[in-house]
Amino acid sequence: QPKRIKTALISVFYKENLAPIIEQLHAQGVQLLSTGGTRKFIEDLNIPCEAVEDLTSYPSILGGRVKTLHPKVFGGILTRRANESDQKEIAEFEIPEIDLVIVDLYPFEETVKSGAPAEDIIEKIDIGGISLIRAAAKNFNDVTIVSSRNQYTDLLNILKEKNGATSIEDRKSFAAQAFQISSHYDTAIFNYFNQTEEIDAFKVSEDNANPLRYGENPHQKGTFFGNLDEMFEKVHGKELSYNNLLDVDAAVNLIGEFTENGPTFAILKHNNACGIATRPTVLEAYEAALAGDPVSAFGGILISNQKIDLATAEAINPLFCEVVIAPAYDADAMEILTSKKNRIILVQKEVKLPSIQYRSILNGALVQDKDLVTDKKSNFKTVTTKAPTEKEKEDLEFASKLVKQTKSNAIILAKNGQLLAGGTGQTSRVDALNQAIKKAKEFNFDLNGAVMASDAFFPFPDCVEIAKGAGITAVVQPGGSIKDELSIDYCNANDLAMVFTGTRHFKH
Ligand code: 93A
Repeated sequence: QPKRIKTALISVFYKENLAPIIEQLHAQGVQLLSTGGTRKFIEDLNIPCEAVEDLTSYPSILGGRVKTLHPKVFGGILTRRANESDQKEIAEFEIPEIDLVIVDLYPFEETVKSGAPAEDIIEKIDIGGISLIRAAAKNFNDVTIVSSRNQYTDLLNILKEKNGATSIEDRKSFAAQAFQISSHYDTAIFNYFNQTEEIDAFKVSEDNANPLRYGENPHQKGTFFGNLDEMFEKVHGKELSYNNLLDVDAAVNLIGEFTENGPTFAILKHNNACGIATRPTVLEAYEAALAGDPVSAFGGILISNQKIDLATAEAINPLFCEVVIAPAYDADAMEILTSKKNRIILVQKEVKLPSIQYRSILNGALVQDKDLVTDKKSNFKTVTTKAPTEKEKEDLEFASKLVKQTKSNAIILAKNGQLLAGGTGQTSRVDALNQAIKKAKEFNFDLNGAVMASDAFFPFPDCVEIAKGAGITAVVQPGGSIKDELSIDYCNANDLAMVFTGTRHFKH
């Protein structure tokens, strides 16, 4: 036997498409009860509607956080019509029965997606609405619950067909949908609290899967999960490979250390810089970067922190390189750079990268905060009697930023804002230093007056001894070894300046 609806409580966020329901309910003599905005919408239709505030004798308080949360509302929904004591109680407290509840919740998910500030998102956690839904669904035996604006047509059809009444099957089906909606709603809230947006940025899903020609080697399959278009405009060239992507990542992170420097140009191979320099013009920066190691530069990844002009493009053009990245290009420069069919040209957009990092290991993954500490000369702590000169300090800062973005164990030798040579990814710091010295000499650099940066502390004085022998005059390192004094003593006895940063920059 379908149950006639006599009183309806309506509280909806989106008012669109509500009018036909209101008109139908009104035509069938249903008493309407509503919250602020919804009531205004109904009265604008010239249909009478009681305010929840009048029923509860309580205003909507706390900026709307509490508007329907009241025994007169919940009593009217939850009372069992066939239960004598329930009926006696609602009569005693003058609680009117509510037979139909229509709710459309605050749009929590949409607000999260819109990137709104946290406090706006929190305000969109519906409390009263979700409680109305749960209460009405629990009492589906007597009450009809419409828990989303997507159900208006269903309700309208039932009301017309059953002349303002609903059957138990209708009510149970609405109740099931109501709990589906409330659980989906709470899951969205849980996801918001449980996950940072940054972890979301790495979501590995079919939506952002980009199959690659192959992985690190041709016999390995590879896929990139992410959205490159967010970061770059790809203007020209072949498809980025697995290894290109690793290099592009290294290049972007490296150049990110030099955003405050003047024109800076870097050339990378196998994720490490083989040349980088800061100069008054981009052309000079490129030339000084190339001079760092013209042999390794072959097939490298090039990145500039400033617009590439014609002169620079002409200088780059004879070099075989895989990828060129810059924030912008002059039109004539672009014409020259795109003259080689396969050369990949990327325009780097200004986007903040996620500040966490993932790496697969064994049968799981490592997740960590990114190393976002950039060493500044203003934070250097001089630990030797001799302090570095202003020029040395500049170079120490340059070398320090660079060593942070170099595979450990790493040593960087630099002078006049130019990488002279690096020791990269060695199994000992002494090996890294010897490799750097050997390379610098191979490319005819004079190490006298150059500076040295180390990604981690020196456990022994061997590195400063070798550095002194090569002509190095100033050293930057994190410090923190129990044997720091041995290196400091050696520097003091041999006219070397040394500063500590206090921050280790391992990169494995
Ligand atoms: O802030 S609330 O959680 N507190 C409540 O007591 C309450 N009751 C209904 N939000 C509450 N609602 C929600 O208000 C409904 O779910 C609906 O989305 C909205 C309708 O408000 P108005 O009729 O004033 O536009």
